[in-house]
Amino acid sequence: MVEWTEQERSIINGIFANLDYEDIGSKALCRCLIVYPWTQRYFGAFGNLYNAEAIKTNPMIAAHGVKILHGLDRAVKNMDDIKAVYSELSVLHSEKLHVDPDNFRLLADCLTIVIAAKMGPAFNADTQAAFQKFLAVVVSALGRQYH
Ligand code: HNI
Repeated sequence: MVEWTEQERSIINGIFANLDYEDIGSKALCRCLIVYPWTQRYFGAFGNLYNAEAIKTNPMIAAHGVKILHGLDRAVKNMDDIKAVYSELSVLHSEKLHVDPDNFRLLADCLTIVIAAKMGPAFNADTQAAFQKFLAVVVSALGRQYH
């Protein structure tokens, strides 16, 4: 069971309360697909991913990035029960989508970088520590139903 300090809770809530979902969601997923091109294989039905420009202007990718961020809202609202919140989503990624769970961490890292770039100096060490901890719990929960 993960313990959260009041400061960590407040940092995580603050990040999501001020989040521009359209901007950050699409940038994070695009970055993941560009930096780690093997992650493109799961998005074969999403149209043109031919190069970085095509990925960045692909509306289906942008929309999916937003969907993923809204998926994270559920963890923010249930920080004490992230494992249970993601049990179905973990089964979906494992059994139906066959997404290699290593990729969750890659996407989490891309999201951290995009948020850090957006927040600038406000993304201080305490903020990074809380956010990395939050994402580590999410990544672990999403990987739990794999066997
Ligand atoms: Ni992911 C669908 C959340 C990481 C590939 N994903 C979803 C959905 C949510 C979601 C929510 C929609 C489910 C539904 O329709 O019921 N995904 C998340 C979250 C993370 C994540 C919170 C990590 C932080 N997904 C990843 C990664 C990949 C990925 C790393 C591949 C590299 N996800 C997919 C694919 C779909 C998907 C593919 C189905 C897309 C579609 O619409 O066909």
